[in-house]
Amino acid sequence: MCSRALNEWIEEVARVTQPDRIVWCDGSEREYHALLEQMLGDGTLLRLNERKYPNCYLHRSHPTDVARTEHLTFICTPKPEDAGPTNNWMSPQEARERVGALFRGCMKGRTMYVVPYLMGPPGSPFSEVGVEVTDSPYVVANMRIMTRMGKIALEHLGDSEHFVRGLHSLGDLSPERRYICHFPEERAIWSIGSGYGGNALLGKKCHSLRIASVEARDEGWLAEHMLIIGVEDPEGNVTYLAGAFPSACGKTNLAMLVPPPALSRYKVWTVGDDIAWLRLGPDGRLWAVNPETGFFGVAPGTSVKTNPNAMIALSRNSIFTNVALTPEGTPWWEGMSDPPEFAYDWQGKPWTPASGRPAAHPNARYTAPARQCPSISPHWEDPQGVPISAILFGGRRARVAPLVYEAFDWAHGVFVGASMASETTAAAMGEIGVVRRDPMAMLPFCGYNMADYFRHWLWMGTRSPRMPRIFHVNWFRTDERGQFLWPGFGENLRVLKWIIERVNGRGDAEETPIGYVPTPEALDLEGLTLSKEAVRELLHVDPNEWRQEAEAIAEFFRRFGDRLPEELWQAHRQLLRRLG
Ligand code: GTP
Ligand code: SPV
Ligand code: MN
Repeated sequence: MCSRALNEWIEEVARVTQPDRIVWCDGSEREYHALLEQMLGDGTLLRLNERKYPNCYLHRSHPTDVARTEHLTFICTPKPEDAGPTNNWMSPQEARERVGALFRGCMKGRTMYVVPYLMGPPGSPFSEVGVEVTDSPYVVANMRIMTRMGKIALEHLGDSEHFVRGLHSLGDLSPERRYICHFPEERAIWSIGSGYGGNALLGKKCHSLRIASVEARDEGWLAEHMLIIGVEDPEGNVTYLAGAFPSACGKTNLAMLVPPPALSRYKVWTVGDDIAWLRLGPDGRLWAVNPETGFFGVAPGTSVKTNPNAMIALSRNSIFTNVALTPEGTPWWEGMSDPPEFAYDWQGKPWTPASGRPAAHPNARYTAPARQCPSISPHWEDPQGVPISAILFGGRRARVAPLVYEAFDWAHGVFVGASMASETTAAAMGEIGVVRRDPMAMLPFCGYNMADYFRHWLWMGTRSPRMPRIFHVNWFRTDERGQFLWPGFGENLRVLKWIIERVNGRGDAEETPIGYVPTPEALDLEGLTLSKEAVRELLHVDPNEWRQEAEAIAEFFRRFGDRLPEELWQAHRQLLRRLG
């Protein structure tokens, strides 16, 4: 059985794009392998060392198509105010003319794949069906890892017309003719000119965040750029946390954390590493599901030392994009191990450590099935999700933000999230390392006016007395020589331990102008060689720096004009008052 609305839409899309062939994807193993063979045949994929990386492949993307392109990403609502000052806006009519024209005949000579997918566990009230139409077999293969694809999605859809319509074409891959357009009112996505992750795997950022955030606003839930973990203490109690850090700022790594020796009786369970859908449960707690089934993770920096769980997850049945290739046919990237004497770089060019350029692209990624992660939670596919006790906001800040602090209450926590900032990374095209405001790590992913989004967050907090506590973390503070003060990775569990103590009414803290900061003794630093000065610096709140920060926050808030909720200005005034 197949939904009539779906059939009609596919016919309409085919009339416009004029593919040579239409393939309905069932998501089967057989179909996947046929696709892989085809891509191995035409050079889209290279097979990796079958013994060391079974069923793993390398894809080299077009050199100008290696990251999300936020400047080419649009929210298409009738009124520009509904997209808000932080989004690019295009009227639906202009999109239909300008972008629609690019789709005309764009699949001539190509195969059009119809990819039904389910975001969220089967049978879950959280779950949503989408259908992506694409002319990229690489996209299909990635969607099969990242989503529940094919038959199961069609079963979920039944004869309903309620599904997200995603139209994707590689077009000519030219950045001049690249657009990623979202039509929240029609639950539709048009993406053309890019084969890269977030631009092209439409179930991910386009559907599960930009479209879903609008649905969440209308229906009273949250669609967030968050990891989800369960932290099990030595007594066996599991506390679930969700964390929003901007792209390439440590979600995957925190999601797969391996405890350091001193805390070896703890265990961290991975529920999700990038996206969380959160709803109030009947018990008044906030429950979260991970809508995805795979990890589209940053490769550089991933190693047996920093993230052994990821290294195991990606060692089979995975797709690598823009990593380097060693002569023995294994993938390599900066930070994985000592550099090989010789490799082919991410563009296939001969490379040696003396080449003076990175071998892997800084935003090289692996696509790996979540179920292969040794730390995957036994509850990661629970239809009702997991109950969240704390929300972490975090960023990459060389200065200003201490290692961790706790918000005074929910509204203050929303202020902390709304005002957070982070240094830009290679996950999006553009300058790297400049501090920008990235509220709730959703700046590039909120499908509507962020002033309304903040209001929605504030409102969520009024609905239950059992909302999670809110914290801010920063693993990236540096010393005067530019070295990270905090060892990060597994050691981040020490910070989580304090957070969990706070949630349970324990854990010593000092009240500072920005929130509760742990006293140096309250952090479990056993077995860690960290100087007293480093700890003091990590936990230091400098009133002068924070007065400047408050000014930068005000400047950001003013962009929203009258639409910004008064509660945020109130929180801002209170911050200034506390700073003296
Ligand atoms: P997206 O997939 O883009 O949303 O990113 P993410 O938030 O999942 O980031 P990820 O965990 O992949 O980390 C990105 C980079 O930050 C990698 O190079 C990591 O090695 C590095 N990183 C992660 N955690 C830490 C940490 O605690 N300390 C330091 N210094 N680096 C870290
Ligand atoms: C990010 O950029 O936040 C990612 C990768 O997780 S992408 O799927 O490209 O959005
Ligand atoms: Mn992300």
